Amino acid sequence: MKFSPTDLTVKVGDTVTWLFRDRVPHTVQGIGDKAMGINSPIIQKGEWSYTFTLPGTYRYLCSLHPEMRGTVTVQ
Ligand SMILES: [Cu+2]
Repeated sequence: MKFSPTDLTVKVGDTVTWLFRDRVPHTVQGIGDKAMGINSPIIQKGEWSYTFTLPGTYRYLCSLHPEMRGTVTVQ
């Protein structure tokens, strides 16, 4: 019930893929205006990708389990 790694650093233009391999479904949902585009469907098994085109620190959580949080830092 956590994102691993919790914190990730990538470069502008990189695509991040989240892999869903749990017994329960999860989502990836951005926190705040800057992270609005980060908004996956509910997924139990599969993957979801997002391409970061602007530098900054993006926080996200799982909307089903809000204690599941992570950040992507885009340089
Ligand atoms: Cu979850």
